[in-house]
Amino acid sequence: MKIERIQTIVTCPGRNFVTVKVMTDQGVYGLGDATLNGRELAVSAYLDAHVIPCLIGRDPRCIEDIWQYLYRGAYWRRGPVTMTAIAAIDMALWDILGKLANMPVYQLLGGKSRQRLLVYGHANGRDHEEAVDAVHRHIAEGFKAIRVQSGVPGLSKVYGVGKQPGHYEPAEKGLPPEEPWDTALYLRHTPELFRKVRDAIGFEPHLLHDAHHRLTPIEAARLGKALEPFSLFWLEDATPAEDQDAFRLIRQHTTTPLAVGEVFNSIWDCKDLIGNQLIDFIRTTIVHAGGITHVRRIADFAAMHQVRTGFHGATDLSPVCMAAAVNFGLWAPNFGIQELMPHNALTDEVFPHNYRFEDGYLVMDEVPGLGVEIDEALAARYPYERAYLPVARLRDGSMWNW
Ligand code: GCO
Ligand code: MG
Repeated sequence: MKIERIQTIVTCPGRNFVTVKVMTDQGVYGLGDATLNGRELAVSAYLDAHVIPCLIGRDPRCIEDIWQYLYRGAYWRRGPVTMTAIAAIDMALWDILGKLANMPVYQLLGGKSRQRLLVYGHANGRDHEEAVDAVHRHIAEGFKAIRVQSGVPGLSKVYGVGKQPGHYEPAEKGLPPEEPWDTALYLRHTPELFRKVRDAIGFEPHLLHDAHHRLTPIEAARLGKALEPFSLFWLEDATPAEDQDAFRLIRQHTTTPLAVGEVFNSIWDCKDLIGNQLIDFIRTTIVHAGGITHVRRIADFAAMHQVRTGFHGATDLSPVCMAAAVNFGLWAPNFGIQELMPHNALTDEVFPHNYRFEDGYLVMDEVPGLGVEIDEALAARYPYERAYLPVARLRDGSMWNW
């Protein structure tokens, strides 16, 4: 059995997605997500120029060997572009293997450890009142875990909050917009937000919050401590984690559980964080961290240290990645929670998928492979449109972390 052809498909049904389709000489094909928000064309170029030509003629069932070939064999290891390209091929090969075995990928991984996956949705508002309303709406929709973000008085725009109530998409068409940031305002405001939410809904639903890498370690420690009375499920991306040791300081000061890793691309990015039990949830995703083959290594390592998974699931991870995440989560013994930021209706039409939301959980049927498709004719009607995440600047003009 041989890989005959690999196609990269770039489409923008409301936002940009890159997909690989690996075709075999026996008619079976597999899909993989290769979307790297704001750097989409770098990954498709890397695949087209440097990955795809090397894979034609290889046996698609040799998933591990192809992974090692693309990682070790390239000499240049790691990095988001490389690891996203490897992830896309890896996902597609697992999809093929599942179809050949006539089994879902979760069966190939070792079978179901659970029947459904707890998910968290995004409640956001331009102010506290709107955020509390959004939390009520999520509870009515069945969510058992809810991330809460709110606008900050004095800041014209804050990450995680849409222009109007409801849908939020972080990337914007055109060149990167600039947004102001002021940590002092945010720190004053955020504990009050959670007090209002807990007063309104009580302690039953899980609440989460994303600090989006904006804080220094000591500021993050202060926030974690201030949020303790509101019993958060997690505080996410409290500080940038290139310096993994930074989390030690936060950990020493607060019992608020910590999650990090949506921008990580290999096990080396979280080795100390996990090995020293400095975090509680690892957020690496299948699309950005080398696919199922590599993320399985991260999850197994995390399990040894009582760290659970809490994968990134924003709109820039395509339904192909979500399908892989659902298969993975059904298997992973240390699954914790899955982020769910629903795609728009057109994206769901371009990528028909089997997974679905039911009463606060994601479920899927016993379908072969990943359980996701691409409507290529529909995808072709929506070509790439330049779009970027915003950038953040402090009030004096300094660049800050977005
Ligand atoms: C999240 C994220 C996203 C990211 C986006 C970047 O927790 O869902 O922080 O909103 O900013 O996915 O590509
Ligand atoms: Mg985040």
